[in-house]
Amino acid sequence: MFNFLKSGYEKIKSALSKTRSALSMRIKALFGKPWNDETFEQLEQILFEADLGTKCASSFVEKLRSRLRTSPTNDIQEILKIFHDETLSILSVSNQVEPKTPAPGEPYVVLIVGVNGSGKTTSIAKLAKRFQKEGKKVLLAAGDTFRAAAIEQLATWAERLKIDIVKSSPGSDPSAVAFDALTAAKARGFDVVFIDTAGRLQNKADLMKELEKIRRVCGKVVSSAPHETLLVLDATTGQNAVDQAQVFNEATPLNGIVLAKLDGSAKGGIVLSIYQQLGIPVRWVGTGEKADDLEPFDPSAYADSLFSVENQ
Ligand SMILES: Nc1nc2c(ncn2[C@@H]2O[C@H](COP(=O)(O)OP(=O)(O)O)[C@@H](O)[C@H]2O)c(=O)[nH]1
Ligand SMILES: [Mg+2]
Repeated sequence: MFNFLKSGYEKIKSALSKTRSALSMRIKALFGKPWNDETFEQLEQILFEADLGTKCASSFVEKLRSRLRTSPTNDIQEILKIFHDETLSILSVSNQVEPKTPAPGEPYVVLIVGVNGSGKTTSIAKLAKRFQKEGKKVLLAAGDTFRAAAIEQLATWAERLKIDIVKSSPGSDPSAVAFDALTAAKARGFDVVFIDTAGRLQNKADLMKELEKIRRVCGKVVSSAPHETLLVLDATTGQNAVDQAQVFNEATPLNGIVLAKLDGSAKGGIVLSIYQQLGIPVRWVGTGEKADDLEPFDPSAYADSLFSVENQ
């Protein structure tokens, strides 16, 4: 099927195809024959390799083990259903911090953070396009002033999508760019502003200082801004992404995660790790490199994609 004809559900399902092969196919092969203790060890390994994280992997194994002890079955559908339901239950719990609501007439300001290469600039373009499609007047702020190429990359997207951008010269203060963007947004009646940031993770103190300054400046121009802070993570980096999330979560308040590059990853189990270890909700998933390749995260689509034999 052509990608642009696919529903969000289908796009998430196809983005998870690599993870699905790494999980359901192998679990199917494992439980297709009589099981013993070693089978459960292999199962834990399979779950671990798909980046569900140690805690999650062992809880899945224990759930299955106790279930099979009380009512043994060889039915792979039933076995996968246990994982499917466990997945939904993990995804139903998060320490959700709701984004703030802007005052009437003020723009909704979204701060985008994450390490270099995680997919920040591309995700901003995708989000901007979505809001634009809903009839919102969107403004981009090129706050990754550390690299000239990063400013140019956002400017190229802005041109392609016909979206306004505020940028400055490389090396300038990102807070100044945020200030200019928010001032322009207020003056010219923009509905939404996305602020790109540099992803230097050289040390947490610097990161914290820089993000705090940007937040403070935003709040001076638009009361209660930024309304939402999203952390962009690269799904292909697996557990490393969870470590990054930990650092950012301590450096700045986060409302949610954009999980980019789910399409190229066999480590899609990372979503469960994020929920179980950090409790930060995944709000969006990147399913490709194009502007339309972004979907709201759908727990049912996720659980169905990973643990359903009909979907293979
Ligand atoms: N396949 C795929 N590639 C992505 C996705 N999101 C971003 N990328 C690619 O990842 C690379 C880094 O993205 P970029 O937005 O520049 O990251 P930044 O440094 O955090 O701003 C680029 O080549 C993007 O095209 C995604 O959802 N899927
Ligand atoms: Mg960038």
